[in-house]
Amino acid sequence: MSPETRDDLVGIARVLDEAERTATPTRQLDAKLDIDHAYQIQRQIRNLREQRGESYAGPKLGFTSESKMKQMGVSDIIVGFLTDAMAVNDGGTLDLSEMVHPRIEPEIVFHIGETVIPEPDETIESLAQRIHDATDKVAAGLEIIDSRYEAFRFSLSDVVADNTSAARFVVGSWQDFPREIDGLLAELIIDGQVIESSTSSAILGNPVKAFAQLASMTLKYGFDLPADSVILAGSMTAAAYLRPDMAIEARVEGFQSATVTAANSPTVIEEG
Ligand code: OOG
Ligand code: MG
Repeated sequence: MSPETRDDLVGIARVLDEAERTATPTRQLDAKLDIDHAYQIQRQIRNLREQRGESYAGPKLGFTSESKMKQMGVSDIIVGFLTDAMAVNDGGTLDLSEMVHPRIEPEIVFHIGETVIPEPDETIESLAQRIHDATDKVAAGLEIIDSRYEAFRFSLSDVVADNTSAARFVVGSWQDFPREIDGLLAELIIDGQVIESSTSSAILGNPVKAFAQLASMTLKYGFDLPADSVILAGSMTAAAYLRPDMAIEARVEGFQSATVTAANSPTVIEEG
């Protein structure tokens, strides 16, 4: 089916939202779904979550590193949204039973100190600079992604509609910005073992380039950038499967680590 009406888009949003709430995988969408429709479905999912009382916590970028594009076979940058209900405390516990087949990845998180609203006809460069200027703090973080699609497989439109697999996120201790955030060693550590390792330059060659990508996507799709929200810049390494009782740490040179411990079993245990 190719969605023609708003009702169709809302219908797809409801299916994905239900899959998320019940931690039950759902079938991939029709290949004819175009990217603009996919962002409209994502926006409807945000509406549904806000109607349930969740509040918007900021945007997240995806596929900003080679390792992620290679792992998932998708090569366009995508943007999703976070809510307060997705936040897990640093050092806290992650309940895997609320998810289908969750994976975890190390991220850099920016904090937006003051609201940024695009001006009419503003250029990408100008908006990127204003987002950069509004960013007052940085932290190491972890993102827990959980595709609502069977076998964690999707097309670009599928994953955009499914809010870019956003499930949970952990923000480590904030540090002042600006500071050097390029070329820093970044590691994903599970039960004391380094599972994946990279540097912060894995994000678009330099993490500050995330501002230009976010500016460009914001001008196209209207993402909100309110004061006191966060930006996840995208994973620096491939994501790792989550299993019960794992202790996970995102270690980024010069930052305090972000950590979380997994509890319970997800709906599906991935092989590997
Ligand atoms: C999509 C989300 C990608 C990232 O950091 O690259 C993402 C997925 O891999 O399921 O969050
Ligand atoms: Mg991510």
